[in-house]
Amino acid sequence: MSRLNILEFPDPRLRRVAKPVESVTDKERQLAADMLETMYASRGIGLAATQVNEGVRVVVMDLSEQRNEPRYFINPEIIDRQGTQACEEGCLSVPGIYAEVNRAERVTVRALGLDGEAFELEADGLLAVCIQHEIDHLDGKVFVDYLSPLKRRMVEKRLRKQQRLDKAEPARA
Ligand code: QAP
Ligand code: CO
Repeated sequence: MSRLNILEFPDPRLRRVAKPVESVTDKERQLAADMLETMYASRGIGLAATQVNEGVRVVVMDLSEQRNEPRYFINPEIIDRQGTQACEEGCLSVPGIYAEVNRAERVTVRALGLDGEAFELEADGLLAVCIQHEIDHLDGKVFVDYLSPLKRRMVEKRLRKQQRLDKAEPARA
């Protein structure tokens, strides 16, 4: 397993639309394992392949306290959505920034597992939010897209400043 580099907003590569996986092979399983390691190392709960500059429709998540319940979604699709909920979201590609976003309250997701078998999952609460957030990444969307233009510009400014500081003083980053 190896750790991957996470792209940070406003990197234009976060805007690319990921391609469906044609068949699940060891290549995708390796990518998923590396993504999971990367996500755990950064204390995340979800990571999409887009965020590690891989243009394929692969998502990993783990919402458990113990960090021992990994979930894998290949070619995930939301086939039903109901209600609305507002949730405070963050993102490994938008470090240090959190904002409330409106999402569907319940979703039904269809995806392939690491074994290539199709499955369906009904999700609500945080799990539903996380799936919607990660599928957005595969479509080139970032949660700050839902903020007002003013708020979004403030986020961009803060991140650009932080990235400048990280570059100037990598030892303290
Ligand atoms: C998406 O986000 C999500 O700013 C996953 O400094 C987030 O794993 C879905 C993270 C919230 C639903 C609710 C963010 C870690 C992790 C940061 C993440 C940070 C360190 C974000
Ligand atoms: Co994200």
